[in-house]
Amino acid sequence: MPSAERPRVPGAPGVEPPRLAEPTEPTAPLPPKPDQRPPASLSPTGRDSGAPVDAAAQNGGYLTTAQGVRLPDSDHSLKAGPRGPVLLQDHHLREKIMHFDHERIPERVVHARGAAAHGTFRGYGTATGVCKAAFLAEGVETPVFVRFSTVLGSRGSADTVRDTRGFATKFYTSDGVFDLVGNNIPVFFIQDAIKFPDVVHAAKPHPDREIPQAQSAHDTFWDFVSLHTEATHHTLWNMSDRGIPRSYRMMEGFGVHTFRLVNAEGASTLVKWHWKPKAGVHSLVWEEAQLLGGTDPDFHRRDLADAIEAGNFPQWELGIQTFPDTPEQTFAGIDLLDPTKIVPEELAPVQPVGLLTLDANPTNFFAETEQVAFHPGHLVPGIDITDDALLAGRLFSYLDTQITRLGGPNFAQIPVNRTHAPVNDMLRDGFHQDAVHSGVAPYKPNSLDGGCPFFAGPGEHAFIEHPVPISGAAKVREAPASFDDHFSQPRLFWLSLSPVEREHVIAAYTFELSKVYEQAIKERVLTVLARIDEVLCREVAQGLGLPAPQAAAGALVEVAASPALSQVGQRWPATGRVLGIITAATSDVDVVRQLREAALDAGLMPLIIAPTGAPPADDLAVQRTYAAARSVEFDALLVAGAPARGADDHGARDAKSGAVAGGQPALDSRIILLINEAYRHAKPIAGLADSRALWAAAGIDPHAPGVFTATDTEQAVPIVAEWLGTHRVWERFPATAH
Ligand code: HDE
Repeated sequence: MPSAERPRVPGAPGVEPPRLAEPTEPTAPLPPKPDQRPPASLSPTGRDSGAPVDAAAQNGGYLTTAQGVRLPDSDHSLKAGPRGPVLLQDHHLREKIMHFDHERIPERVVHARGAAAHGTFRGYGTATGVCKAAFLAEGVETPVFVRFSTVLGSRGSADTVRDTRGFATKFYTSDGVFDLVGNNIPVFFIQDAIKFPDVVHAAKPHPDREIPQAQSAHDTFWDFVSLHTEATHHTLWNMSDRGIPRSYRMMEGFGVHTFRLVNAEGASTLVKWHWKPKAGVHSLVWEEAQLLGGTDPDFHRRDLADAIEAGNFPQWELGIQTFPDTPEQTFAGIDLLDPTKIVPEELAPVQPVGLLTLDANPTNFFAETEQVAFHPGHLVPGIDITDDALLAGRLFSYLDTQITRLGGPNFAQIPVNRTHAPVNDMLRDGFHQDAVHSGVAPYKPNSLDGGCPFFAGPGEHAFIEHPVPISGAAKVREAPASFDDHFSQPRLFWLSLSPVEREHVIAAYTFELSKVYEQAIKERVLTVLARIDEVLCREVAQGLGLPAPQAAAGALVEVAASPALSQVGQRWPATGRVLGIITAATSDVDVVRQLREAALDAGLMPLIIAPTGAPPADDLAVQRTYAAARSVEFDALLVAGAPARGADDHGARDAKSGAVAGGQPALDSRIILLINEAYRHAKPIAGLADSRALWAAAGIDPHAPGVFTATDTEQAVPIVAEWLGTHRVWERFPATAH
């Protein structure tokens, strides 16, 4: 566990918990909570302001106007007598309402829904042979801000929808800002940026009814991807378990495009960026994702913030796959400029170059997570682009979009976007100009400002574009011939998945296409699937009740699988996984305490589930009540003795309890539901000897894989942690499609 301390339980009360009675004495606003950090205290031009980091927050004990004038009242408008009318001269009323009216800014056109955290990146020095970037040198620590996101949904949409996830990192390096704006899927729907509006229009809600929200399960999406078959590979990844991650903490990240690294001697190497999570790559099952959409639409956002608050700091290694920078820009027959293709790790291993640790939550969501502005063209010396036509469009788009979203050209001066390197540009004025520029000559050449600012040379950390030779060519609207191969890599991905992962892909296509109204679109998708794999096509067709088309003879290409693409079959640390400890009024408090302590020792995040919010003991706060808990919030369940029924266990109060036909069971029906769901989702379940009654009530075989009845309190937590090492008890999911 990265935190120096033992993990805590998220949701601890604030440093100064409120009193029951409304306070009467003015005090200064509270500082950020211990798990939070604002952006660094820098001037708009990157100078350390020396102010404490919370200096940007509210200040003073009295309510003021935006001009700092103290106010006597904010509950009543200024009126001519108590019954009005309201007077136009009420500046406070006008200022308060004016500002409120303009609190919203346009959400991102894609990736609107997101969550972010502050952290640090430490270079290993292993990249210095190929890259001169200062932040990759051994031991160099660079502050970072990372924003994760879904692509399709609006700002308020649910976290656990089936979608690609954004993974955007801002490195505040000593040579300026470097942004690595990637996704959790290594390929993209399109090969050329000119198609981006098409794919996004097709995937967004239908323009007439504006449904569905944050979903690809609708006609326009499948219409587009079945006609535009270069989207096949990315679509298959979305339909795989990668489309429903368990947590932002458990996702890989990919730069997608091929980039170029340049070393101190000026030699160039082509690379693909990878983020590898220390916690492993894990996913939800589809039913969990759906239940979470209602139970906790903020599941991923909460999971990230809770883990950081608890001191379970998520970590990723940054890695690179390197390729010689040849004129063909091809490796093992794979065109490196085609963003619908991966290079299997078995052919080009990922070499770790540094470690990212996220250790602080933002202090203000809007100021930081909403206003952060990434750009794939924010590069530093040592890192350069290639001629990927998808990347080219992005280099234009990410500047352009901020003008609308952040209201002008000075968004680099918003605190979270400020570089930590000195800024000496000749950009002037514009909306929301925060810098107070001195001097009279923001132009070059000049003599009035002593000729300043001066140009830097290669030895002075200048960013100099790599002098890539460009061959004489005719202007065309075309792509290389190899870009027409849309099916060999989807087949490679399919063949690389374990049987249970393939079952999930079949289920995902069947679910999505069953939501499509037009028969022709479903049939067209089946013809695409036939070109990936016969079993995939047949099983989806069967689920839809349609005949399975056959691929043309010889259409299925021979490809070698890449085992690195499967999420199943390895072991990962269980640290940071969420354990629900089910207690009852009759539970032995010492047993509960011992189980909780053992879980904390193992690096898990134990949450106590109790019949009501009343803590079993002063040192044992309740995190979930029987009425509030749902199995989908937990990675595993541990039963601290047989739970008796809670007083609210009846359908009229809590529909999860169900109807009372045949009388209520002796045990609480919500707990039986918890256990049943956890079992169905292949999660480890353990209990003490007197939990046996619960297994019987839930109809669970006590000897089933991943079910454990401990004879003493010391046994249970290690067993659960062991099972969590494979994420799920996969034996409970026998695969059927062969
Ligand atoms: Fe983006 N993308 N994108 N994208 N993208 C945006 O920028 C765009 C693409 C990605 O957390 C927008 O500031 C075009 C690939 C992430 O703030 C916008 C094309 C990849 C984020 C934009 C692409 C991404 C964005 C919306 C086709 C993975 C969220 C608001 C050429 C490598 C960043 C904004 C954050 C955001 C345009 C394709 C990742 C409109 C034109 C490929 C993670 O500029």
